[in-house]
Amino acid sequence: MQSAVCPGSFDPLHNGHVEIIARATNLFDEVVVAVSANMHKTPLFSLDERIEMTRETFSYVRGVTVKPLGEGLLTDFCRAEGIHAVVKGLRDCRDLAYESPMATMNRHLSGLETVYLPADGHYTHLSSTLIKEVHSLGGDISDFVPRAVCRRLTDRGVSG
Ligand code: COD
Repeated sequence: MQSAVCPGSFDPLHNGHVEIIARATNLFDEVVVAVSANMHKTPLFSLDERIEMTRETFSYVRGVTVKPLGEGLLTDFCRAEGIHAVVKGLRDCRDLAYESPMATMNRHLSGLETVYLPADGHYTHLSSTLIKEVHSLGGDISDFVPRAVCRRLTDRGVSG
């Protein structure tokens, strides 16, 4: 059984993330979506809220489970879960420059390999940061996020 992790802050989850996770299920028997507490960012949504929205989005997708990554190392999480590969989506060369050192570090730390999937052209403009900005300024983000996320953002109002 081959399993992979799709890690991220997912603050919030958007359709670019969803598409990469769905494609990962075509390559691996089990895909664990690991939601990071991420101590470098102040999140809009709590870790519990991000996990809930992600679980709701993938509740009908076979082979996907959602777990907290917490604040520890991804390599420790993968060792504990028996996972041998990370799947990341790449929008452009800036993503590659950002992701490459992490991929090399993870491989040196524990042999954990990273698989890059090119982002679909429909989603290359999507980032959690941009979605939060558009929403906070009153823009319609319903085309860019799953329903569970859209509902939570709407509940919060435009000020976030
Ligand atoms: N289309 C396709 N894929 C996308 C898109 C898009 N539009 N936007 C983002 N993605 C993919 C990227 O692969 C990205 O990595 C992933 O989705 C998650 O995105 P974010 O923005 O939620 O994730 P980040 O950058 O906040 O997450 C960083 C991690 C939590 C993955 C990273 O910090 C980590 O691994 N932390 C664990 C601690 C650790 O081990 N640190 C040492 C690392 S060497």
